[in-house]
Amino acid sequence: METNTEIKRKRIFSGVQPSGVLTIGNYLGAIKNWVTLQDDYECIYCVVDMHAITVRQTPADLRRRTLEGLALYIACGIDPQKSTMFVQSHVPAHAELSWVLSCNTMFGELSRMTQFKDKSQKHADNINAGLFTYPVLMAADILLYQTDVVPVGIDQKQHIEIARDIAERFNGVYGDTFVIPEPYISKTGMKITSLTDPTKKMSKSDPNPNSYIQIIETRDETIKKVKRAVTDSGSEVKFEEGKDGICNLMNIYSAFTGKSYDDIEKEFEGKGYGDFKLAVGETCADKLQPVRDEFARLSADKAYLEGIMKEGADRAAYLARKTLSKVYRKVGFYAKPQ
Ligand code: ATP
Ligand code: LTN
Repeated sequence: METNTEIKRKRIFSGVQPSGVLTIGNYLGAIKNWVTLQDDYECIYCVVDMHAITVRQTPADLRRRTLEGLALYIACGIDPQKSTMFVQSHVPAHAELSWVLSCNTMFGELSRMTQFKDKSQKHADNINAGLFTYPVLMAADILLYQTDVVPVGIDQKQHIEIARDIAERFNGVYGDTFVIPEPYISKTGMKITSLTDPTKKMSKSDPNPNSYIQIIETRDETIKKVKRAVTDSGSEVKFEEGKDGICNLMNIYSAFTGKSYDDIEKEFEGKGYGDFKLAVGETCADKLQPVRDEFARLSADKAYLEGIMKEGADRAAYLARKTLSKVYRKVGFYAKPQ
C-alpha cells in the first residue's frame, strides 16, 4: 500500500493592484512576507488588475504595469517554481464568484468600509459601484482558492474581516463551502507612511512622487526623497509620539536592517536627522539594488514573463473552477447539460 507522508500545506493568497509602480510600502508591508512564506505554504500571488479599474486608469499604463507587476514579484524573490503567479482578469471565475457573493453581502456592511470612504473622497467625481463592491471581489479572490492565510498590510485588515464574514454567512446558509481565511500582518512594515505627510499611508497612486519610494527607481532618487522627507523640528532620533516622520524612517530602517528601535536610537545618538536620513536613504537603495537589477534583466524577457503568466492563470483557473462549481451547485444553479 502506498503511504502518503506529505502533509497538505496551508494555502496563501494575496495580491497588489497595478495602479502604479510598487512602493517600499507594498514591499515591506506585503511582498517581503510573501517571499518568506513560500517555503511553508502553497502560495498564489495575483496582480489584481480588475480591482485597479475601480479608479480611472490609462489603459496603456495599466497594461504595462500589469506585466511590470509580475516582473516585480519575481524580482522581489517570488519563485515561479514554488508559487503560482497570475493576472486576475485571466481567470473569469473571480468575476463570477463575485456576483454570487455580492448577493450575500449587505449594503450596510459595505458602507462601513474605510477604504471606500477614503477613495470616495479622493475620487469624488467617480464614486462608481465597483469602488463600493471592491471588498466583494476581494472576498471572491480569497475564497475561490480556499485560502487559509492572507498576508497584507494593516490597511487591508478590514477587507479580510469582511471576507470572513461573507464566507461565514454563506457557509451558514448553504452548508460548508469556504475555508475561513486568517489575515497575516507582520509587525515591522505593516504601515509605511508617506514621506511628504507621515500621517498618511504611503501609496503608489499618490499624485506626488516625492511621497513614495518606488521599488524600482534610481539610487539617487531614493536618497534624495528620503533627505527631503518631512520630519519634525527636533533633532534626536527617537521613537516617540509626535515624531511621525522620524518614526516612519525608523520603521523603514528597521524593516530593511532587522535592527530594533533601541539599536537605531543608540546608533544615531548624538547625530542629527541629516546623518540618519542619509543612512536610511542609502540602506533602502542598497537593499533594493538586487531587486532593481533583477527587474531590469526580467523586463528584457517578455516571453519568459508571459510564459509564467499563462501557466499561472491555467493553474489558478483549474483551482478556481472547482470552488465555483461547488458554489453554483449550492446556490441552486441548474448545471449546464454536457
Ligand atoms: P493604491 O495607491 O492604488 O491604493 P497601494 O499602494 O495602497 O495602492 P495596494 O495595491 O492597495 O497598494 O496594496 C497592496 C498590498 O500592499 C496590500 O497588502 C497593502 O496592505 C500593502 N501596502 C500598501 N501600502 C502600504 C503601506 N504604505 N505600508 C504597508 N503596507 C502597504
Ligand atoms: N485590496 C488589496 C488588493 C487585493 C488583495 C486581494 C489582497 C485584492 N484582492 C486578495 C489580498 C488578497 C489591496 O491591497 N488594496
